[in-house]
Amino acid sequence: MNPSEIESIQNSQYKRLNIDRIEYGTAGFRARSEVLEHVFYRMGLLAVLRSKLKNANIGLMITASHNPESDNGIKLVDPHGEMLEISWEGIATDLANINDEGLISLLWQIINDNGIEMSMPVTIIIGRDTRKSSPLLLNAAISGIKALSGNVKDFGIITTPQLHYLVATTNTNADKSFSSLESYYKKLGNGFKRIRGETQYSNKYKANLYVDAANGVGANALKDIQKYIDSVLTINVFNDGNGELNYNCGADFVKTRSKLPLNSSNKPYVRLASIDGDADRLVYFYVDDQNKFHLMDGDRIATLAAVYLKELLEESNLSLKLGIVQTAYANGASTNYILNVLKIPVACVPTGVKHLHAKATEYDIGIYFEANGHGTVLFKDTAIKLIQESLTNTQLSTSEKTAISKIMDLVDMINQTVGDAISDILLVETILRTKDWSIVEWEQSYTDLPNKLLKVNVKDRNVVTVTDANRRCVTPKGLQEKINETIARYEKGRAFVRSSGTEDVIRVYVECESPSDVDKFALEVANLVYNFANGIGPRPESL
Ligand code: G16
Repeated sequence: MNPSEIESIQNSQYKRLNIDRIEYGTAGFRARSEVLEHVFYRMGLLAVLRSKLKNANIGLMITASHNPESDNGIKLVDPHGEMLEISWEGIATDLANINDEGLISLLWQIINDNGIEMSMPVTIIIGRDTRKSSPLLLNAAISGIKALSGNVKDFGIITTPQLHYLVATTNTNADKSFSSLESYYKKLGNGFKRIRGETQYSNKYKANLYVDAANGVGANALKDIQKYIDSVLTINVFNDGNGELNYNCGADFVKTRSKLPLNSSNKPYVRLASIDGDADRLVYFYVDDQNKFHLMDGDRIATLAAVYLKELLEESNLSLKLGIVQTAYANGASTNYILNVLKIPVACVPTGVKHLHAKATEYDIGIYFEANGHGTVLFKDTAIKLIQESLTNTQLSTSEKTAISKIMDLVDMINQTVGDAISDILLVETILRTKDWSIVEWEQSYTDLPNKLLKVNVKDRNVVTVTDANRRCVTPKGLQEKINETIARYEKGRAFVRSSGTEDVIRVYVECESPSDVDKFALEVANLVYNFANGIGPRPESL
């Protein structure tokens, strides 16, 4: 750092607020927006250091995704569009929490420990969601970037997956030019139109989808993608920004509450979907003629994609290894279906896209989805090369060639940098149309075990620590034994608890065979957590 940079940081208006320690959680920092200015400033500084270290553009996304409008958050995006390397999360946490007097020496320590060459010019790519607090916080982040002489490329209000895509493509463009949103929409839209071909399907599948956009940035993106897919699919957007962000709507609400979002049609068997506040999660749902709600969550999207890819691989005779990655929140019935019916290997990793993404790269084609609707499909570079080469192989049969070119279209249509609700909608719609399935046929592949997801408020959520891909609780001592005793009383019972990395709560998940037992089971485990972890607020007594 040169003297004027040091002076600028020392004189910065963004002084540390006297708040509790804040952690770089599941997807960056998240908290009430009014306590975050100094954190954003410091993440601006850190993004410049990371960018110099990697000799590449780094992304900063300003969003608190599914959290309420009053929260905000920030995360760093690495050069290939992936989440920040896990070893740097601790560095980010230390930098966010250090007192103002220690800031310069901590920056020197990061520079020296990592051998960062400070003279290199760098650019930080920024995006933000629609939160009202974002412009103010954006200024703080930009001040941090400029204090260390970084350049800023601000894409304004965009979805989180768009930011990931822009970082990745900007870093791989041969001429180093900035990628554009237009290239994103064209890539997805063209893949979607090509894979459809000329065939018309009009029996059970209807090319008409209703999407709850959580009153977030995804509403714009859905309207924009419509222009690139013509009338192949009509996307009717509701909760498109006139109401409060994520309030009684959006993918998290629909998944956790298992009910229709605000302003939703309740016409039987209409295919509906919800995305979240920054458009990186997707769930589908419908109500039947008894007005019963049916949810098609991330597990369902993963299995649908797996069925389709497995068929295409068989038709194409390409020798590529397919695998699926889930977390402990995946319904046991979905895991059973993948292993025993589809006969595809499945891995379980801790919650957080970074863990799923890393594991999925181990397969030639890796499908990863969290039950909450966050996921995508990854194709290894070597797999893409094989697919491309096979397209020019004159020895192949027509059906082999057709299957291979469809796989290639999928490569285009899917945002491989991170789970992307817009790209995932195109994937689901492609498969339903190809199979001529209504949402009911999709649901019939397997039957979910009854399950419940609860939140418990405690004094300090950090008292709950876990291991074994979040499936076993290490502390508080004795809690896991009591959970095990409870599980043993329920047929096909499974339960686990963990502290959220995005909200100040402990999450409780249970599933079992009997629908009439699941609420009681969930309350028993929630009460154990409440007692062992010093619960605060109302005791979980009813659902
Ligand atoms: C983020 C992460 C997801 C994670 C979710 C909930 O999603 O990207 O991987 O599943 O938080 O995490 P937790 O249970 O730790 O609160 P989003 O959509 O909120 O950015």
